[in-house]
Amino acid sequence: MKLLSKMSPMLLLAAPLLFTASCKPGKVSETTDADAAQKVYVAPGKHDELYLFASGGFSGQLAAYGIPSGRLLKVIPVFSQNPENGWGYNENTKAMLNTSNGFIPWDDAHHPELSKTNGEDDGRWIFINGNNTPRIARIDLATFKTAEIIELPNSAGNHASPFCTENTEYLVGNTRFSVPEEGKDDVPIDTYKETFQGNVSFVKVDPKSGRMSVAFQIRVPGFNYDLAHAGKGPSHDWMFFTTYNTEQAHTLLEVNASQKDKDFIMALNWKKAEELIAQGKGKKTPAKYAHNILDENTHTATSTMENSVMVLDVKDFPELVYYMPCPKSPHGVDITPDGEFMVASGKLAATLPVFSFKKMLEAIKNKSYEGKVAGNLPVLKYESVLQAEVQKPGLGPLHTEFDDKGFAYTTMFVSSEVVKWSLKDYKVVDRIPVYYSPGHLSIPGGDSKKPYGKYVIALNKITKDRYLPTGPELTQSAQLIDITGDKMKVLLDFPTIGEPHYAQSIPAEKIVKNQKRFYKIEENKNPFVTSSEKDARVVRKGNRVDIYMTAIRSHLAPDNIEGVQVGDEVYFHVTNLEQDWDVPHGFAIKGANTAELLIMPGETNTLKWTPSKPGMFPYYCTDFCSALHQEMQGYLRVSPK
Ligand code: CUK
Ligand code: CUA
Repeated sequence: MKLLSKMSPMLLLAAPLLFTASCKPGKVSETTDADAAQKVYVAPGKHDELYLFASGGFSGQLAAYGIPSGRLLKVIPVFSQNPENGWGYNENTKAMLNTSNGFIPWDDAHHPELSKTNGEDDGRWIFINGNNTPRIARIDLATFKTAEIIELPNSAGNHASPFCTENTEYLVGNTRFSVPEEGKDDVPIDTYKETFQGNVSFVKVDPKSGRMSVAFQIRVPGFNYDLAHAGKGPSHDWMFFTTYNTEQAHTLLEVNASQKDKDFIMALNWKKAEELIAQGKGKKTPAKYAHNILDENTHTATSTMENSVMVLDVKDFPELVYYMPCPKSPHGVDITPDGEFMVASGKLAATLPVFSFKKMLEAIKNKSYEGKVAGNLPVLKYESVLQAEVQKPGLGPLHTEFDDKGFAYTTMFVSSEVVKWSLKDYKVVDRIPVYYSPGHLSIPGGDSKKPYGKYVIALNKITKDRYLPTGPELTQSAQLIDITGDKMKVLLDFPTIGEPHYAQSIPAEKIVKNQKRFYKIEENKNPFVTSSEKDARVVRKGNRVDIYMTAIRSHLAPDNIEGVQVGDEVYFHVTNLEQDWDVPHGFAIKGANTAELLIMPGETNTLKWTPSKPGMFPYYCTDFCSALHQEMQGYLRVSPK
């Protein structure tokens, strides 16, 4: 460990590459025996026991898998366009990708967070952060569709997000990159220490509808805020964050942000902030941010631009935050199921500090400070808040989750392993190599009050030789680990979409019971719905042509369209008249450079296209829907103007 502390941070982070290079395929010790095969085998026609929702990382999407089989069930488009179902291409969903910077068709998504009731996953919604253009999305788990996206002002790199409080009262957002206040941000970069600041957002969630709103923001010192978790039980009122770059460097961060031996865990009393806001202590501040909602009845998004936000500055309310020293460049902070302890992982440290919430309150009461930061903000004494240090956990600790039997599991990025340790005596009891370099891990209910346990899913950053090669770009991957016995056991590797930064898993019955199978046509309030085939028609107004089209096995109506001219704005409003589960129809027309459609039963979707040349343009259904699917076609004649 001496050696480790002498290694430069750059060398440390390069270690996984050295490590993987020395691993020869076929030489790795692993258990791929019949027992493992049986444990992940889900017979044809049978369902998995759990859902796993894994972020797509730089794909901007979220994906649902079955566990234990690892089968991919659905890619749910969120922050990026998705050709599989027209997300962000059709007229209905384009506005979901609206931001204060205009339409943005691609983002980076890291942390899926299931909604909670009494600290337990309730299966209603799942939230995920947009990292680059700071946003939070809400996905409705009855439909597996993104229902709402809200942008966060005064932020950049919304990474410590969207972790939720015990009853989903709030989702948190935070800025990984400190930035100057919006509207006052045209400043020299070397004024960093004076003008750049951190900014925590609290997004309120309506308990009935799930609708989100930015309730308030809290200005904090200009560190990098990396991850967060809400307290629970005794620590309910608090939100915890990891910070790095408390040196406040703005160049050569890999060196300059790793100078100090310790960075901080920031404890923020959100309950107190909520009270201050209720007492009118917040300052209404101009801020421009988009709020996009997919209407349930029209299945069409509306995008509104908000223009102000309530702000509290900790300079004025220093009682809102306390800093706890934490070795060194901490990444994750995870709260034990009983809400008593905060486990922080210093990715450049070789110990794993466990902080006590009770001790933290005492230290605050006794003013047990080792100093102040950013002017007047107290830093609590390390020894006064520390419960224990897990010794020799491994190299590069990142993230921890908990099982139902009093054990914690931490990923070690550098030494490529998952380490199991006891919450009783903080001793390591087992460790298992994973392939390679895990980021987060997921235990079903593993960040909730009631972990379900049974599995760890390790979300690995590098796969190298684990799969058939596919050129320079290799698949990302997860590994399923059985944690029911004393020894952990790898059961399965499975590929994932994008980079699965984090995932949450939940028993299937919590999701299955709410499933919507199709949309009732009589509840379709889309202004362009055609609820029966006899109403199918073409309406011209000036150079705008609205085609009200229906799709039902096995024809599109109308199926011959003439009278359209070059330069017309043509809208195909296609209603799928089916009233049955699993009968989507597709719609594609030759020459359309804007979109194709995939329309669920009972839904209306719109494709907009301006033909640029005359000709004959066949259109057809793209989803093989019946034995007469190939007959589901039509012709559009486009004439010169
Ligand atoms: S992060 Cu990826 S390994 Cu964005 Cu939560 Cu830690
Ligand atoms: Cu409808 Cu194929």
